[in-house]
Amino acid sequence: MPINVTRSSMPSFEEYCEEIKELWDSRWLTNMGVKHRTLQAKLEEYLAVPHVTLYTNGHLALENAIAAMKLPEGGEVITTPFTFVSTTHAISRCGLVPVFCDINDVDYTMDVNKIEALINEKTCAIVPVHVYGNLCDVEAIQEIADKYGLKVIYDAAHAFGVTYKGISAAAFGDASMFSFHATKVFNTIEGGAVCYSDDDLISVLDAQKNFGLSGEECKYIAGNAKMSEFQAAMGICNLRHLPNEILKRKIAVERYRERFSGVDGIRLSAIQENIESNYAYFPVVFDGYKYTRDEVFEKLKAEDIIARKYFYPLTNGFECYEDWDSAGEDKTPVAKHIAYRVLTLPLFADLTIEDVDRICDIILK
Ligand code: T4K
Repeated sequence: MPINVTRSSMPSFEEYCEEIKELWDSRWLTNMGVKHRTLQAKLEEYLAVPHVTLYTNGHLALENAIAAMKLPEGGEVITTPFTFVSTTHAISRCGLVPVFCDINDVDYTMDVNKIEALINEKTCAIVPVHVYGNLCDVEAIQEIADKYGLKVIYDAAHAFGVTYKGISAAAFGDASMFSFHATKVFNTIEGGAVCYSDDDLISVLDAQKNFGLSGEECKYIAGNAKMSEFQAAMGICNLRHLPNEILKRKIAVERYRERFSGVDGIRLSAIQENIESNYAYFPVVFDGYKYTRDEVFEKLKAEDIIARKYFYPLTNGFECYEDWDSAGEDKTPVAKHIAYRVLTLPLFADLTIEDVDRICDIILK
């Protein structure tokens, strides 16, 4: 069996069967049934946020969150190119223009010192990404947003369960989107959520994910983004095991850090102050190491260890964005530098310390 960059966490077969048993009796399979409502309530409690709206995937959650902000058509949205392409697509597919801000080279989140220079009269929002589960400088971003009257929608796809000074990552900005994809710390097979505190957003988001319908009325031109009962049931089961999942990841990360500490040419993401991490990803930057990132990737692959180059290329380097004014990897030099040198190593709850040691041995020896 190859060791992939991640491996889905699942409850036992019996636990999942028990959870979905009543769906056979009720024949209620989707459209906000009992499992959907149960998971929503459990997540509002776990994430300590007033409102959670569930979606069939994280991408549609982000699109719907941005759409709900009623931003002006053609408005500019400051975002990061160091992310999964979903972030940039979500902005563009809402009829908005992504404007790419560079990242810092400490935790790879948006460089807050470079945001203001990108703001003009068309700027209407900021979509930062808590990349790898590293939280953005949420205080500085909110200060800028307040100064210029901008909305803040966090792509928190990687940050489920992360807290800053004890406050949930779900609580920052106007809304935060989490991904519950199979590859995430917490999964509902496919799935996602938008978290927010503005009561007025509840009916907008609920309608938008259900064709714009609200009872017999149709207020919005919208698609279908509802989470099914089977997805919600998987979430209910996985949530029971989450603390153990995060603990096991932490143990693997601590071993990686111990093995790589002080090695010339190997840089690790900074441990963030006041942050309780979820250990979502383990990025390593090969900068002046005896092997390049691509050589390390190939050496691991030869041993059936499939690391990933998250996030290479940058989204501002993709062909579909080449005609946009702010496109081009050279405009975000720090992000480009990291994207060409970073490798995310395997990290998941079932990864053994022996596996971690084997991966480190291959890289170090
Ligand atoms: N924003 C950000 C910052 C994101 O990272 C993402 C998703 C989104 C938004 C959008 O959220 P979603 O709409 O996806 O909920 C994967 C995931 O598909 C994607 O969810 C994730 N980010 C992205 C970073 O990674 P791929 O193309 O790398 O996935 P794939 O199929 O190559 O899988 C990676 C590894 O995971 C495999 O080698 C093995 C393991 N795996 C995969 C699947 C599908 C499993 O263990 N079980 C599985 O079911 O995109």
